Amino acid sequence: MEDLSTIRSEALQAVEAAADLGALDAARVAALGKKGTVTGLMKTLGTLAPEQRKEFGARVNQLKGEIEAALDARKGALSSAALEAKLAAEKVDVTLPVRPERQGSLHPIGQVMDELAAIFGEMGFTWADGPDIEDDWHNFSALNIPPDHPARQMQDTFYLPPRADGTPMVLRTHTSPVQARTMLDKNVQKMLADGGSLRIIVPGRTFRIDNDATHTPMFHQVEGLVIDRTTHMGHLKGCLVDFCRAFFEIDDLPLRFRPSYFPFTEPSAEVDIGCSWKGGELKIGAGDSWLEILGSGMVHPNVIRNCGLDPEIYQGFAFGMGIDRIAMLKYGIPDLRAFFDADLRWLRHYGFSALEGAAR
Ligand code: 2NL
Repeated sequence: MEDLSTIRSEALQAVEAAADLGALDAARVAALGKKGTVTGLMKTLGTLAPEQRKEFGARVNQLKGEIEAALDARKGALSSAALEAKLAAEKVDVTLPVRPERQGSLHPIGQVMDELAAIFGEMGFTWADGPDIEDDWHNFSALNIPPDHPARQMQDTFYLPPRADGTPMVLRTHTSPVQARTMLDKNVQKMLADGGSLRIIVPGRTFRIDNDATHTPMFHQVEGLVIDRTTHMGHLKGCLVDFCRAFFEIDDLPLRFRPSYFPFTEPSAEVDIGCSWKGGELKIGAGDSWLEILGSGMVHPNVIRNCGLDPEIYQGFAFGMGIDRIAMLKYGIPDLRAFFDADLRWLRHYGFSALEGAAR
């Protein structure tokens, strides 16, 4: 009987003293395991007289239940303490500064395309797109470029394998085929017939076999086209003067319109902006020099006709310029070829923040 109370207090003490789950399990084994003290008491039951066995058996069972309850309680306490310790150790300090991460930047070409879209957008132009791979009709014939024109020669244009029907295919040498496709669009023709006017800009990639300090085989162009019944050369001039002054952010930028020739316009004019070269450094604005920046003209009647419109009814103007070139001029980028080297250091220097849309 004394045995019972000693075993009881020893077992409960061991449970209470267990500092971790391992020690607690050892306490359980010591009392309730195969060779445990309480299990030992159970084994003695068989040696007792029936009445004693009943009474003693009940007390041993009660002790067993008591120890099991103590084990459970201690286990609960130890696990929640372990969890608390784990939470405390793994605490995240949300007030710590974030790790510095490199921000991406916009390529100057994309930046300038966005600027073009904004300036011409205010004048009612929308952005039109088309394929880089064109058939020779949309790239040349539709635009009144004669069969013997140097632009058509293999040395100047990237020819691709012909289509199954034999149509010669090229990498577009200008974005004009997009304007041709737009004029040929039945919805556009209906809009024009209803008295509307067509105003588009077409920025995009263009390709010519040329590779030196000032030419890359892939480059970017923006062309513009206005078609309606009344648009004349005065509108062309006003539009391009406004554009150049807005783009270069110089309100009194001088412009000069020089007669020129393009197969797809008649008459044609090239546009120069005023500049000066002081100490070998180019400055755009009033000065004693001129810098050519774009070509333009009234759309040739043959082009209007080729694109499914009656040149007796419709007329308009068109213009084209190199995006890479105007980007270099506006942002003082010296080397054309660096544009397409995919050099991240160059991009970080000349790139633009996506959110500000302005030079860093
Ligand atoms: C330049 C000159 C120019 C055009 C492009 C054009 C397009 C159609 C009809 C008529 Cl569909 N013209 N485009 C007109 C004049 C000049 O580009 O120096 N580009 C870099």
